[in-house]
Amino acid sequence: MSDFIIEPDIIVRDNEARIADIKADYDHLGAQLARSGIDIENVKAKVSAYGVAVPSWGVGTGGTRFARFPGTGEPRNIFDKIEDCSVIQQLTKATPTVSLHIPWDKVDDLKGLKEKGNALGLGFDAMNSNTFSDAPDQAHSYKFGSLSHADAATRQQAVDHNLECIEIGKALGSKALTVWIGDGSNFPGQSNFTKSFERYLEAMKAIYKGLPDDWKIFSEHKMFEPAFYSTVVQDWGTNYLIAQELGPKAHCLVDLGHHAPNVNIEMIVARLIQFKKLGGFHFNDLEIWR
Ligand SMILES: [Mn+2]
Repeated sequence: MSDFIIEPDIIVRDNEARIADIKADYDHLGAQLARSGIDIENVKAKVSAYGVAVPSWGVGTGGTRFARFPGTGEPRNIFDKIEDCSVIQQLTKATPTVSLHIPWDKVDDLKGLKEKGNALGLGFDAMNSNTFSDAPDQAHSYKFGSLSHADAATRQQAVDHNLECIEIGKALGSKALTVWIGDGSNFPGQSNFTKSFERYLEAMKAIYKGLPDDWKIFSEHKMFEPAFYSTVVQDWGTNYLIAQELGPKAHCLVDLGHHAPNVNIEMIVARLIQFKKLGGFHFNDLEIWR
């Protein structure tokens, strides 16, 4: 038995049955592109260099805040999850890394986790912190915010959690931290927009200070949810301000599902590329959470 869930031979045999048709189609496409002056080999090189990190929370039965109906054979922990991720990589060859969410994926045996990743041919991409829900043992609740909370001790707890995510990531070979907060308000007058954003920036600067030189930090915007009136990091404009304020290691993460209807996301992406602040994407489809 190899470490792989699907025996590699099975995939090879399956590919063999299809290779003649694929080669014919590929040759035809190559001839078509050549007529337009495009070398298919250049396209192929770019496509094969492209990789998507699978979010660890994407395996297993999904769900919303309303309900979740688990199926059999669901991953129980991060070791099970990366096995599932390895199946996706085995079948697509386009997902060579996994993105972890802490504390959901927290383990004592980081060395063992890294070795398991190596054995499955998987690396570890951006770490994700969670200050949008309360962990069982935490001292301060995030009910009224985290990095932008009016209480300094709560903000510090959220900063410390992000610093811990960096430490875990360092042990696994990750090079980035993604920060999404659920901070916001539900009624007009409930929070001071300026002060809460000032507190957020101050907290993010403290996290940025703990970021290794070869790391990046991605801030993710989301127009609403869970707060219904205002959100601290609500759109790409605010996100760009954050990246500018923090410095060269800071970039904006664009979740395709976190925009208002009719917003031209392609334009947002173009602007962020132009000013060298595009960090990456979350490939969500609709306005669903995360
Ligand atoms: Mn997201």
